[in-house]
Amino acid sequence: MESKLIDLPVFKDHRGSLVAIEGQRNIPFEIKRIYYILGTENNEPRGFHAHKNLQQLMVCLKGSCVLTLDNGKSKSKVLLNNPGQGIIVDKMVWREMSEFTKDCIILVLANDYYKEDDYIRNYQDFKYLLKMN
Ligand code: T46
Repeated sequence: MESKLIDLPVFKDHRGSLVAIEGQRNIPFEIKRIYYILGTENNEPRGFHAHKNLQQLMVCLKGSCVLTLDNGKSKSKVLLNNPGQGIIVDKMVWREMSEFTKDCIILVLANDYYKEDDYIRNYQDFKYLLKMN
C-alpha cells in the first residue's frame, strides 16, 4: 500500500457537516486505535520516526500542519488542512509534522495498538531496514 490522500464521505446539510470513516470500507485497514494531537501552540515539530508495521490514517480536523513523508526513495510534503480528506501513511514511511497552526487538531486512526518496539526513531536505522526488506 502506498501513502496517499483519500477523500472521505462528507455529509453536509443546513446543520453542518458529518464525516464518516469505516475500517476496511473507506480505509484499507481495521481500526484498533484512535488518538489525536492538539495543543500545538508552540509549533514544535513532531514525528521523526517510521513504523515497521503500523498503518495509519491522519485527518486534520482543524487548522493545518505540514506532513513530510519519506519512503526512502522520494520525499513529499502535504498540507493537511481539510477534514474531508485523510492521508493514509503506510508502514516504513518516515514522517515529520511541522508548521502547525495554533488551533491544529490531527485525528489519527491506526491499525494496531501502541507498541514502542514498532517505532524506528533513527533515520540511519530506517534506511538500513529499507535495504534489508
Ligand atoms: C505517528 C505520529 C503521526 C501513547 O502512550 N500511546 C499512543 O497511542 C501514542 C500514539 C503515543 N503514546 C505516548 C508515547 C509518548 O510518550 O504519547 C507520547 C507522545 O508520542 P510521540 O512522541 O510518538 O508523538 P508524535 O506526535 O511524535 O507521533 C505520533 C505517533 O506516536 C506516531 O505513531 O505516526 O503521531
